[in-house]
Amino acid sequence: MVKAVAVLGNSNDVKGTIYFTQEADGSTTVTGNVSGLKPGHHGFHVHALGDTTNGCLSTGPHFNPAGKEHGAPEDENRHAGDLGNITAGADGTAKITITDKQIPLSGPNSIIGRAVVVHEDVDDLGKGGHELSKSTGNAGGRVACGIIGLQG
Ligand SMILES: [Cu+2]
Ligand SMILES: [Zn+2]
Repeated sequence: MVKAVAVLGNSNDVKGTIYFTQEADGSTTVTGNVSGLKPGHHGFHVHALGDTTNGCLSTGPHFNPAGKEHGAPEDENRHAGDLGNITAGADGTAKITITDKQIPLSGPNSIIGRAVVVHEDVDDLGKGGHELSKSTGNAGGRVACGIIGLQG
């Protein structure tokens, strides 16, 4: 069983640890907690690069090995990295439980060495009609990110 972890950093306020476990059927379960968020929905993605030399900005665009448009996790036309939104309660903490088939921890489309990014605003899942909807979901700034690394 392959496991991975990302410790969120590159942020003054937002903290968290995200765990990834590849299941027997090939899907990946993502769990964890993120704190220090403003209450509400926040875009949550796997970005292409595990590069934080310029903070979360240098993690590149959404991981998109199939060359598709931005969408919702349940859409056929989506980036592999599109994990939708996480939701922070009044205390600013979001609890994450996601299972997804497009973010493997092994093989040619592995997300190991890439980054997980939490955004300032809600991801419109490609449906907001904004010029950025089909590329980023218009989710605003990158408030925290972490490089996805193998865990024993
Ligand atoms: Cu993102
Ligand atoms: Zn996307």
